[in-house]
Amino acid sequence: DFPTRVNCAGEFVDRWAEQDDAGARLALISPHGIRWTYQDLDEIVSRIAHVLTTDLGLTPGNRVMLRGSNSPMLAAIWLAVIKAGGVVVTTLPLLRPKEITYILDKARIDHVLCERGLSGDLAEALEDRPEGVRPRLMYFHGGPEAGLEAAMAAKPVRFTPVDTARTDPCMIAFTSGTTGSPKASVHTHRDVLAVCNTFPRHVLEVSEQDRFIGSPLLAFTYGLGGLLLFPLYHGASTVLLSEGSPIALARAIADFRATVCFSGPTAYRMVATEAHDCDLSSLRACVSAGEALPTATRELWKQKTGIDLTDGIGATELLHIFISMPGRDAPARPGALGRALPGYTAAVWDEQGRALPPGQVGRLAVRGPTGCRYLADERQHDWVKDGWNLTGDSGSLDEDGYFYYRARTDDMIVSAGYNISPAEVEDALLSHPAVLECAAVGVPDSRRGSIVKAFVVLAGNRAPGPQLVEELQNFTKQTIAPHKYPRAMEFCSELPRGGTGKLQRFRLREADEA
Ligand code: 3SK
Repeated sequence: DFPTRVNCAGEFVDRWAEQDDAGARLALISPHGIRWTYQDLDEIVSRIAHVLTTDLGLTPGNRVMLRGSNSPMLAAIWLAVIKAGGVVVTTLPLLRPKEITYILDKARIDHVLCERGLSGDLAEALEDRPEGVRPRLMYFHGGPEAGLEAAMAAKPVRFTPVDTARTDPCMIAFTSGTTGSPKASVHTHRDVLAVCNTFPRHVLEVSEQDRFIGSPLLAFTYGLGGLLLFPLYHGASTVLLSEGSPIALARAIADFRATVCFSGPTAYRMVATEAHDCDLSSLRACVSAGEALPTATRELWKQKTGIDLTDGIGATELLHIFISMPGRDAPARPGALGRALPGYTAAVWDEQGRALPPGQVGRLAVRGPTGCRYLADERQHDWVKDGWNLTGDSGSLDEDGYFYYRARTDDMIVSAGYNISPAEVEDALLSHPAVLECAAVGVPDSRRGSIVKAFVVLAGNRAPGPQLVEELQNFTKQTIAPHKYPRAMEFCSELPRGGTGKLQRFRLREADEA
């Protein structure tokens, strides 16, 4: 375990800044010309911590909202808040005033640091707040003359991390809230250190030579871990891209010779099909999470790069990935997503919370060093039971603890008494060359209760129409059990996604009902 008194920020910066090569070893890189060594980062984080404590009056335990797209500055502020003893609440850049207000209230935010370019929605959210609940605000990325950058200039370059207990909260992460209002998960210094010692150590086997890159936002714990915590904890470097499009990602992999990539199935598919002139040969590990990984995408990526995608399942509530392929200790198993990572235990439960035997499909429950703490939320009783988190996923385990993913519990399609996993239908459709992206949902049907409806984005120049619908239906029937084929199909130009890039199946269901 970690020391009882520890401030996790020190483990990402100060520990490396004390080494002889700190002035030469790169930490944070951006395509806009930033190349900060660990020594630079230490000085910048320290200056920001001084601004927080002196100019903004932050006291330990204060909650600080961050708003910004991925950048070295956003990363440095994240570390500085924790170094100064604060609790950091990073928000998705796309949030509108109503959603910002919800977070300001729920997390009782004391201070806000916001990228200048995102000031509009925040200003609207702050406008009507009574004086007593209006947080202190400072902007960054507004140029050297103003805001945080100006305040930092004269501050000292040393700041001793505030003495905190390993069990003190240091961050609050909001779920994307696809059903109901977002839940706030509280994570401690120990949680942050625990995730750095599981996935990156046991699965990726990160070394100081690695260079990380990827598309998820730092406001999403998948991106926070993959693009900030894991590289810095292990003394590696990381490239932070403000633009997360698949083409920008592919170009940056080539330009910066990245070795480890964090992204999702859709981006990997797009890079494989569209980024023909980008050299991806520096990559050694590519992580896919956030959504089910279709077999067709796994195969495409293998063909393109020679790399087996490392699939993982994680949750904001547990901070990061808790099930993945275990690496060299145990071989991958066809169809299985992976096994619980060291420190975590996975079980599959029935509706009454009884453990199901191997092979039976039920609700995934996980326990381990992270998780189980919602901020003031009645729903804790539904999602946390006896130290186990119910993740909202369904699937089965085999005798050796390998987990076979089925679907998000809410997304399972029940048609004429059959349980159909949307991932299986999508997987089948995606192996047809005309399909670029797709999503399957259940829509009401008077005879079958529900039927499978597929929303399809076409690849290349195939023309939509009844003939193609029939072709894709027949193709699906030949690929998976025929009762799972999509009885309804709609072609569209894109699929609805939330701020973290996750597919929003509920919007497709709603669109169908309208
Ligand atoms: O949503 C996920 O699958 C996820 C994966 C890794 C870390 C965090 C999350 C929420």
